[in-house]
Amino acid sequence: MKKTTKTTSFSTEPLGLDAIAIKQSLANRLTFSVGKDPRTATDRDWFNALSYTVRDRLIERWMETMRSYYQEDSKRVYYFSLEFLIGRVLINSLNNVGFYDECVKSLEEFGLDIEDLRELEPDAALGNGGLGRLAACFLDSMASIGIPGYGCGIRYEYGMFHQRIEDGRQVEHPDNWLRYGNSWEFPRPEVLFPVSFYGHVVDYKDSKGNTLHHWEDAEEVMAMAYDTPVPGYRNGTVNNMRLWSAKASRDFNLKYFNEGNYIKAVEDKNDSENLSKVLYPDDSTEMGRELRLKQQYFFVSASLQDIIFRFHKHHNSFDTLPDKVAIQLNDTHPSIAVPELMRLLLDTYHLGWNKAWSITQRTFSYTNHTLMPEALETWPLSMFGTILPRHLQIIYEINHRFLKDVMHQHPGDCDLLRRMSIIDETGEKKVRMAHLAFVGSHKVNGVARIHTELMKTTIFVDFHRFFPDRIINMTNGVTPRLWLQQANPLLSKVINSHIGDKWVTDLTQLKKLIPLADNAKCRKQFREVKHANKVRLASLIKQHMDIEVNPHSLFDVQIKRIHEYKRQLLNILHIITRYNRIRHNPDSDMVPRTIIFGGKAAPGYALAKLIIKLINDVADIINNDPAVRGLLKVVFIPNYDVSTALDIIPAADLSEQISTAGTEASGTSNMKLALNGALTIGTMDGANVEICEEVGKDNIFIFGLNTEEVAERYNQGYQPWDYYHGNHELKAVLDMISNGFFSPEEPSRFRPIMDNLTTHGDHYLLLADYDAYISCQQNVDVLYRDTDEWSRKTIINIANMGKFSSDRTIQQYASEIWGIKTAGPQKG
Ligand code: NBG
Repeated sequence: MKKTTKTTSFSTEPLGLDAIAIKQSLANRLTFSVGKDPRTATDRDWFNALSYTVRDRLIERWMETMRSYYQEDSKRVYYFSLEFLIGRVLINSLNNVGFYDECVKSLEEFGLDIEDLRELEPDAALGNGGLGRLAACFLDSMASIGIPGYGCGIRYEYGMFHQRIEDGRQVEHPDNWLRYGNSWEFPRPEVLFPVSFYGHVVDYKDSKGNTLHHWEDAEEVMAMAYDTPVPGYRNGTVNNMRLWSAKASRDFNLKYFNEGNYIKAVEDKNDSENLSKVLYPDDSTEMGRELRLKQQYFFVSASLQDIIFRFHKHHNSFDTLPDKVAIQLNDTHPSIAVPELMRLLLDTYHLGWNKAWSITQRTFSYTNHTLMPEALETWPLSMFGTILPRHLQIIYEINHRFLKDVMHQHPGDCDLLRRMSIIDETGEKKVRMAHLAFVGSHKVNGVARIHTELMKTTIFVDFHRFFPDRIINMTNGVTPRLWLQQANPLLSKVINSHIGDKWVTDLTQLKKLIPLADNAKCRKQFREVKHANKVRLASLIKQHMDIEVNPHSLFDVQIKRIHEYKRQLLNILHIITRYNRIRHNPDSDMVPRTIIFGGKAAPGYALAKLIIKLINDVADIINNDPAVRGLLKVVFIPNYDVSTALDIIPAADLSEQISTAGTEASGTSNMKLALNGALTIGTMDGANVEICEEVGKDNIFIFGLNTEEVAERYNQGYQPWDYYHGNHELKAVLDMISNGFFSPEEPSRFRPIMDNLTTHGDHYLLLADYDAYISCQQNVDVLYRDTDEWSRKTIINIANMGKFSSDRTIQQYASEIWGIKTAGPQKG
């Protein structure tokens, strides 16, 4: 959403020295880099001049940081991730470097408002959702703590698609985020590595009779680096995110040029450059697509060559690689790095297998982000072997040696070997990337305590028995700089007025707010902030969607990818139940609610797209029914992304975290919302469990089946029809959906949803949790009427969110996985 009135405050104070210097840089940058004169400059020209000005301030610190890592020969962490969901960079950089106020003042001198300029920056949306945003929060925390952390990924030309809602349906539009250039990145045409695909392996003997393997006749693509500085919070550290872009290999094209086949050469050039063209917009299903595997290998291969190049500047033996380099695999997407490092050590540097394997295992660690079977990556053997023939050989060898160890410990257990094998031999043979990542890493972590425990008892049960110390927990966190300080300047100001601003780098400081919960004046302050944020969101909704929402109503928010397991549908069942109660009891004085959704569906996920259509159809009926009397509004905010999240989260009263227990690995919007004073309604799933523990069960709305009960329900033979017939309100709601109450022009439109919830078995147990959810929502209403009690709980929630800072998470990774000592949480 565009256009805000967030933080601008014009002052009449004279410019300080910094502001004068910035004003001068702005003018210079406008003239010499943008090539414009203040009289003709557009807002975009000014945005560019401003971002260059800020970038200039980062560069010296960046070089200094890199110099110091080099001089100290520090251990470096490489965070390998196919996704970095960064969002906008300008305000974050200004804030972290500490120039925000000076910049605002200097811009005013030119008659410019920083809020207008910031809206011109497109989100860098190089990720799908939680996993990619976590990577971005981790980069911020590593820089803010002073850890030598590098982000390694792909510079997609097209990021996450833009979602438009047309006739209530999601329509995807390409995200051409680089159209106006990207002033934050530095192209490094000299940092170029070849990456090979296809071809075949030839074995030959060296003079000592050892067998050597040669990968021949491969096609080459060049990987070119683009660097983006990652500033820490006011600590002088600026780290690097290095993203790779595919460029056609000159050699490869030359062949065709020489044959006079100019067109073929240019076609091939486009083919290879397609590698880094677009982000896969699906975060939950295994895609098995050739281009995706090539993307994975592309950035992994380039990053490893780069890492070894840097390592060799200081070291000539690989023995110390694990002491100087830690590589974190963000999910299985980069796990091809395991056989790739082995290949380099064996074939290029001629180390023996055992030594190479020990180095590899001690260098890598792997984060698992999901237990959902359909999201666990596997690659058909035939495709894998065609694209990466040498890697497949190495994987066979890793598997052979690994299974031999298993067999020695569990002789005769063939079924165990089949289950643990890196190669899935049931049906079409496949490489199981999670098994590869597990075997090739010294530590494997889950992202919330319950998720980690479930890893040990479900997908990795055999592995956990075999490697009992390998699985550890690293509960996720979010960066307080973006998700509180920048997202919510009004709340930050109130917090600062009471406890100072040390919480920005040590979120546990928020505990000091606890006594404020019992102070009526403070409660009023927090309430006023929330109200102002709601007024602001209401005006954005009016401006962009032409829907009036009442800022005095309870803002009930569910923002996340649209997925069956996240149960947006359960939320809809509640909405329709509420609608029916309002219609059937004209005298009832329910708490007015505005129910807000935001989220994208994977373009190929038909049911998720139908859920979006249902939300919008339900909204259309409810929002236009006079019988509702202003007691209910439903809003689907289009194109949920980092920038939209920053608008919505500070305005939320209620945070919907209602996944089926055992399905959401952690969740991170739960943390962002609670940190901004929303109360959570949720199941005992993912990080909700730990949020409940931190804020206390009296300050959160927990409902529904827990993981054991979910398992029991499945085992007993769950019968959704029993719930349908057993609850007349639920039956009425489902009948309305399936009979076309919300789609009179096409009554059968939502039949697939009805079928899913009944005939097809209601896999995510919505009907089983319906009753508990509805009555929990009633408790929400009761509490909301008690304004003081609600505010009290709001403050208690904020005060107890200290654990969920990504600074804490990163400290834990550093000490328990990477073997890096840090100074502990920064105290201001
Ligand atoms: C997601 C989980 C979330 C979790 C994030 C970050 C994937 C594969 N997993 O629950 O669904 O919060 O990862 O860990 O995107």
